[in-house]
Amino acid sequence: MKIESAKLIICSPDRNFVTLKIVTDEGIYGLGDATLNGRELAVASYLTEHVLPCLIGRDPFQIEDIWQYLYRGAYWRRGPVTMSAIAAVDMALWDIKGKALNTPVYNLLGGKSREGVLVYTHANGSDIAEAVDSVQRHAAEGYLAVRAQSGVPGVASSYGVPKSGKPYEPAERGLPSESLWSTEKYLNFVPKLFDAVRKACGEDLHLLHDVHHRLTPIEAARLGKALEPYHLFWMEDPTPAENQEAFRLIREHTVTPIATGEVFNSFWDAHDLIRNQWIDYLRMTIVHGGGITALKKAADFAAVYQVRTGFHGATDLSPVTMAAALHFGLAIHNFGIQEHMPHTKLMDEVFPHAYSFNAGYMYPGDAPGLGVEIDEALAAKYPYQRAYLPIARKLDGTLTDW
Ligand code: EZ4
Ligand code: CO
Repeated sequence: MKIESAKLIICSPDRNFVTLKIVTDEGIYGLGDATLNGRELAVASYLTEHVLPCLIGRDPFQIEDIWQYLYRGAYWRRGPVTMSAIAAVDMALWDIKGKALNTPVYNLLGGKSREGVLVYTHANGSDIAEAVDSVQRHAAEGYLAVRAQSGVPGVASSYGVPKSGKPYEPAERGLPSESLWSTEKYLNFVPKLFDAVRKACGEDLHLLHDVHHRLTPIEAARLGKALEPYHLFWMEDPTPAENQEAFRLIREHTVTPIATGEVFNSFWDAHDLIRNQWIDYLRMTIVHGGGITALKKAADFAAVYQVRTGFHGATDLSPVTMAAALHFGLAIHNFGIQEHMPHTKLMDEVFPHAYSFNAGYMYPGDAPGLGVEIDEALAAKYPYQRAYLPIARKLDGTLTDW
């Protein structure tokens, strides 16, 4: 079998997605997600101008060799644009191999290690009462794990809280919007939020919280300690992770489990965090981390240190990445949890898929390959629209981590 052609489908059904379609001379095709929220066309250009011409005529079964060709062969390594482009190719090749062998991708990764993939979803509210209500509603839908975010009194707009009662969507069309931030108000407030959520929801529901890189290590240590009575499943991205050693300080002060890595694009972003056991869950994703091939190596390394996976799964990761993550999560031994922010109805129509949710777990389905299609005619009705993630400033105007 040979790769005959490859093209990109760039569409915006409620939000932007960049999808790679690789077609073989036997008529089998594979899909890969290449979406990098807010920088979509950079990945599209990297693929179209520099990667796709190199794929034509290659054997799509040689996934490892093609991965090395695109990674080592480029000479310039890493970075979110490069690694998202490689990931798209990698996903499409696994999809092709599964279809060619008539088996779901999880079987190519070792087979099922479990029956279903535990997922968590997002609850949020403009204040504690609304946030508690939202957690309870998601628990009633069957979720066993819920991430809770709330507006902070005195802070005009907070991460993870939508403006108008809509589900939270991490991108807005037009130029970046600005939100405000106060660490002091946030640190005093979050323990009250989780005190209320625990009282209302009991001890069994898994609760998670995303700090979104906004604290210094010592502030994050204080938060982790303050949240210990509420036994969170994890505290996410407590501090920026460019300096991996920053996590040592947090770790020395609290037993609240730590998850990080949704912005990582390389195993090397996580190497020290894992080998020093400074984190408990790795959030690097299949789309931004170089594909299934790269994440399998990272997950196997993490397993040695009892670090588990907890992959990013917001709506800016397309149904193709969601499917890849579910096959992956079903197969690997050190799976922890998978984020699940449901896509809109329109997104699901553009990407019909075999995966499903039932009673707190997701299932990739038994379709060969990844089990996701793209309705190209429908996608064409929703052309790309420039969109950005917001930026955040402190109350005095200083630009800070969003
Ligand atoms: O900010 O997906 O845990 N989830 C998150 C998301 C990310 C967006 C970035 O594109 O942190 O809301
Ligand atoms: Co996050």
